Amino acid sequence: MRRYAQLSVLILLLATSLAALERQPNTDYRARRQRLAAMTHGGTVLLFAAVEAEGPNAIYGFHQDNNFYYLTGWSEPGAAVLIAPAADASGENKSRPYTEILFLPAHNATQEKWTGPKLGPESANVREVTGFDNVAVLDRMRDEVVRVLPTPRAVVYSGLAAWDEQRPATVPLQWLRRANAFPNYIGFEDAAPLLAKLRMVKDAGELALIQKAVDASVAAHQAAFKAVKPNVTEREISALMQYEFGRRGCERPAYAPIVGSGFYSTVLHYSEDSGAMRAGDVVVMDVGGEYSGYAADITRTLPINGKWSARQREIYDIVYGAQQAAVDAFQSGRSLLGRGVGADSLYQTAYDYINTHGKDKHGQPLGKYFIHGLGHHVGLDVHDPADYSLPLGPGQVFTLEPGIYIPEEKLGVRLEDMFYVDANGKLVMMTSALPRTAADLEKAMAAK
Ligand SMILES: [Mn+2]
Repeated sequence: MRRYAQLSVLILLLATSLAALERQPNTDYRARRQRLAAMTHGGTVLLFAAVEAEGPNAIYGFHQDNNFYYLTGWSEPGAAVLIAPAADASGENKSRPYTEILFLPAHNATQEKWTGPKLGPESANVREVTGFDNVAVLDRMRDEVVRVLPTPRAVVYSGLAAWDEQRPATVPLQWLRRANAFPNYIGFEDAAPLLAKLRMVKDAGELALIQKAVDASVAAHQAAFKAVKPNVTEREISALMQYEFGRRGCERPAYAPIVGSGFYSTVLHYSEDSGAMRAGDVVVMDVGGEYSGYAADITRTLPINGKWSARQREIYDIVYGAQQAAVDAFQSGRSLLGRGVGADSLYQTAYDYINTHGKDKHGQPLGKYFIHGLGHHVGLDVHDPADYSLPLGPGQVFTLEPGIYIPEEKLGVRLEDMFYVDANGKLVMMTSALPRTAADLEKAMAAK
């Protein structure tokens, strides 16, 4: 027994030191679970972690399902969580207290030889590490589901898949059905819309993690400002930026880095990044790292030879002006981020600015060259789930990223900064350390 206890302490130490992500206090995750439970009107939440891929093909290794990570801070594969709000007796269903159980897979010695030791349900301090009072081995899940779910009627919120996808919940839910875990009358609901509402508003710990992703990515852009010049390849810039945010603690890029020059500055999701940059062209760099699960999303556009041409400068200033117009128009609790949503749309503000400034070579207004939305929420996902019909307000983190893309002129410009709304409704630019005006970008490039 003593030897066993020592072994589990060793496993715990290994497992926690290997878990390189920064965790928020356990109380933050518990608060999220309790808020989610309160949104289910007496339903039960049953969510599953992602599973470990076989073989070496997942380039950045195991990545937790973001909704599961949000609720648990748990970054290891194969776990599950059951959350049930307290319920009074109603009809045939009995009353129950608030319940939450974290299920962890039993140790798999063979798998651990390949991918390292994991924390198991029997490990010492598993409750302190996970913040769950009740941690059970995954094998017990079917019996616990039967014990906790009200009978004969229950509603279960889980990760439901569209017809053409598989989610972490798909297979386990099928198995639980076969094992008669569910009452006769069961309704399944998708937990995703509830989680999207919760995830829209970041707590202080999340804001701090996002700022770390931003700071590391800002440093990556600053390094690129010094490295961009004629004949350097897009790939070299992309590699440099990944190195710079990686050495500052980011575990992976938050999305496929985009470094596109010349004609490819006008291609939105160009990620081949293979060309050599040419004097007289511009380069769009849309690159951000992920820090402890949280994304940064930042874009800068540079003149490759360090000096804007008159036309490049004109287009840059219009894009900058459009972003600034959206910043100036922002009103907490009122402004909307989406397209086509009326007078309070920041998209419309930016579009109108672009469409009333400058012209293309045929004398046409430039609005038609702003071909994407103005921004999106950012969090655990770089395009975080959110309800875009709700106004922007405190705790929300999002990008404002107008762009003009004129393929005929081989000229694309995007300017993307990240913002949050503070408790007083003030808009705060999280990327303010990075030069943003046409003149400041030239200055930053000259300071080699
Ligand atoms: Mn973006």
